[in-house]
Amino acid sequence: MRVLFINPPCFSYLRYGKDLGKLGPTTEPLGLAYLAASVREWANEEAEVLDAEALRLSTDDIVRHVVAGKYDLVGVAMLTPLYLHSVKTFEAIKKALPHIPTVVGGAHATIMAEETLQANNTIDYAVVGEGEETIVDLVAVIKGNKKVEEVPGLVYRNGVEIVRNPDRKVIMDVDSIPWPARDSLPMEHYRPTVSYYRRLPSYFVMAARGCPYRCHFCSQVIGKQTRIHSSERIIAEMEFLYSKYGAKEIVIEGDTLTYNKRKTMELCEEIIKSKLHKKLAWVASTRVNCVDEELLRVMKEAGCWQLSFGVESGVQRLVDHINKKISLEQVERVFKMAHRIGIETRAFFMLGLPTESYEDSLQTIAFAKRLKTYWAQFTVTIPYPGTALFEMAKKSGTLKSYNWEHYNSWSSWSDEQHELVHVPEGRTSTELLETQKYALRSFYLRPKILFNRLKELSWENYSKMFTGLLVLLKSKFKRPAYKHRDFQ
Ligand code: B12
Repeated sequence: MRVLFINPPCFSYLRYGKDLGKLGPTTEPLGLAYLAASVREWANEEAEVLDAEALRLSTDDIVRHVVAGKYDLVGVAMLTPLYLHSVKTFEAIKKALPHIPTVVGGAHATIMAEETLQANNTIDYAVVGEGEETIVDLVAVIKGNKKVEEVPGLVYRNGVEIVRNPDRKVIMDVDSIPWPARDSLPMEHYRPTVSYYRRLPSYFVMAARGCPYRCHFCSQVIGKQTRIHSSERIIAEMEFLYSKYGAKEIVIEGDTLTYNKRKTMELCEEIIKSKLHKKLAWVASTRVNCVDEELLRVMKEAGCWQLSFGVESGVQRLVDHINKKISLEQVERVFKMAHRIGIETRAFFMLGLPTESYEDSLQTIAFAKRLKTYWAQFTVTIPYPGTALFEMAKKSGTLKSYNWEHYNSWSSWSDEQHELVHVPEGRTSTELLETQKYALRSFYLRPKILFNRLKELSWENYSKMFTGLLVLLKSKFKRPAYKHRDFQ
């Protein structure tokens, strides 16, 4: 039996427009690579990933690949903003091969499983949440070795009825999950977001799954329980990426790596002991309440040069409103601490949170500048279905659309503009999008920041620096619809 998992084509230039698209990330679809590995190792069947995004394949190319490969089951990933790309892929495949079983999975499929099957008769099954065990069971169903109603975590079609089986428990021993099938991915095509790396190649390693926090903007796709890989497993995957693919850097990903201080300390100590930090530098993301001085010092020594923190807003009322459970005082303290220790920081901010006024947005921009963070990312808030934010926005009447294609946060840069799906009361889509651009200009086009960037200009990074600068300048002279003022 042969199984194919497809990452639908949503290219960087479609997301960020033709200028910024050159800088946009193309990252390994590790979720699909885990699925391919579990089909190979747990079901003893053949499995591959087709990353249509990285390979820039058209729908016709995908269909040609599926037909030629004689697959027995095809799965396509579906995040909310990729809904249409995913649906088009299913439609094209079913048109060419009407009897091939199809399965959808990923964040949107998890949250909107029944609705997705109801709306698309080209999709036969939906996998809810973590997919490794469910896909192996589905393979058994297709082979006739298991009954469909016996598969937890599966939603399927029974005639005209859509049936939802009970949910599946998450895999507690994450080390038991086979390594992602990176051999099935075009590894030479991947590159994280520009601010995540200094040197390429830089690849992702998943260190943990699940997050115990309940931020109102998060979809909580793969469970609330934090499950961390052993240091041996993480180090072995890093070593492998270094020796097999020539990785110079690693993005250690996982909902909240440093949530468990003891385990993170142990990981860093093991990295130092095995001298891996002499070969590989790495970055990670975490929360300000999950680090302290002792931990940051060990992380730095183990090769961590950058940490990303979700700060979300420069207004404490809004930080509390989205249940982030951090204080701005904590943020300032931790950023200073990281800078003192020599770890570069990256701060994520959300603009247009429910009840956020224009003054609040300006306060957030001012806070970002005050933090002296190296990178700041300002994203327009998208209330994804399944989140508390989505319910809040629905209730307050600030949700403007159910067109999933428009549930993306890259709209201010893409060439194809559309109204934002969510706009807080008293504000407009145009103003919010302009405020996002203004935030970036006002943060990055400061003499001090520009000077620091110039100081570190190297052959390897000059193109990303100049493209970024050009895009910001261009947006400045495009006659913004709003004349912004600084918040004092
Ligand atoms: C790490 C991460 C990223 C990394 C991805 C790293 C990587 N190389 O995989 C980066 C930073 C690149 C990223 C990018 C984006 N992300 Co993200 N990301 C996450 C995060 C924090 C963790 C994901 C994770 O742990 N993956 C680990 C693997 C094992 O899990 P997985 O990918 O979900 O796959 C499993 C299951 O979902 C399922 N599955 C997945 N696909 C399929 C397909 C089939 C056929 C089947 C059967 C099963 C299946 O099985 C997999 C194995 O268990 C989640 C939050 C969360 N808790 O899930 C958000 C999250 C998934 N991201 C989200 C979003 C919106 C994005 C972006 C669109 C953001 C943007 N503005 O660009 C992009 C999309 C990029 C793209 N083209 O796909 C949203 C999705 C919301 C939604 N409703 O769709 C989430 C849920 C965060 C949130 N806001 O709630 N992300």
